[in-house]
Amino acid sequence: MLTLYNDQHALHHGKTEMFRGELVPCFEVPARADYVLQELKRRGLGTIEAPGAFDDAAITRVHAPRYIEFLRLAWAEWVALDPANAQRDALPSYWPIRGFRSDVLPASFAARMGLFSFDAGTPLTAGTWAAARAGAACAFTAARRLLQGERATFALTRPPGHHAGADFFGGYCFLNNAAIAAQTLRDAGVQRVAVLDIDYHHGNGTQAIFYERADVQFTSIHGDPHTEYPYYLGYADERGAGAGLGFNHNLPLARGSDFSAWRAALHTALQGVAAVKPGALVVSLGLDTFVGDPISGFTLQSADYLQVGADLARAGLPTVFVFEGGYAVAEVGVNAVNVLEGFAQAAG
Ligand code: OKP
Ligand code: ZN
Repeated sequence: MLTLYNDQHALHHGKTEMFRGELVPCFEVPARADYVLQELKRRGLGTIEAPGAFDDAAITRVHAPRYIEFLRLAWAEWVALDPANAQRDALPSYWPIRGFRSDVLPASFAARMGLFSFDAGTPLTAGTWAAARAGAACAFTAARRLLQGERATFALTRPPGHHAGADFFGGYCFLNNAAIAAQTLRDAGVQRVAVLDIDYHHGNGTQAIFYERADVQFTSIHGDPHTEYPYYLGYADERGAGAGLGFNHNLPLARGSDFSAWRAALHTALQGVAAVKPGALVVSLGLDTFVGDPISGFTLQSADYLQVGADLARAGLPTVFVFEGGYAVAEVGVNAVNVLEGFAQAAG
């Protein structure tokens, strides 16, 4: 399998996130990608390349212009508020919930920070834009190489993307890499693309981006939002809207679910994928379904991920894998590469 590795990912390195009234060390750290890269090399699984040429057009296809502009300039504006901010991450403190205006763009940076976000767990840092943009290039190139004939590609990048919507960040995500890969495939003429999100957390950003579209089907297996982040989306009755009605499929599972329950959901998901006869599959590959994950609640074991990869390969579709969550840092490399190796072996 061809891996596209974004070596600028470490430019995004948040210090702390808000948790239970305290700033705690970030779970989403550069070492996550380092462990995956190291394991790929150790097991000699395919080749590793840098993303190819890229302009921001592929980002603009998914994200709103005023949001992209905000991200591009955010760090400079943050430091302009106070030179001491150069040593601090930026976190939002205000959000325009129901009844507030979101059409007016405030001049205040703090107010725009909240307009474009949905939690206080996603610090914006000096290198966030550069890392996220290079990550988008990574996802874009992974899609392009699939179009050029690869059976499967892997976008190894961070920060993750599936919580980011057209005009908001949150859940450690800024640009939606999976959506950018799916849109890139569509723009090259793939008639229908399926996105399958197997991160522990519902991919609310990806769902929102494609909710009213029939050309990109979205399916997600995740912790039940009644108890699990991101709480306000990911229920089974969200089926899509307008032209997209019937093209959104959520499979929430109770916290504590094991691999047999999870795998049954995977088989249901893959039946739904096959039903729309897509030309390609994008997998949002989160490894936070692992039993040892510090912020999640399923109980998959490392060996289970070989089976996950094999099941995905049996869908028989050209597949782009996009790295998402997985916070048991020392194990995330083995778990991710197990999926890819299981896939490669079953794909033959
Ligand atoms: C991102 B991805 C932890 C609370 C949860 C947000 C989780 C974001 C997960 N203190 N905070 O889907 O893996
Ligand atoms: Zn997750």
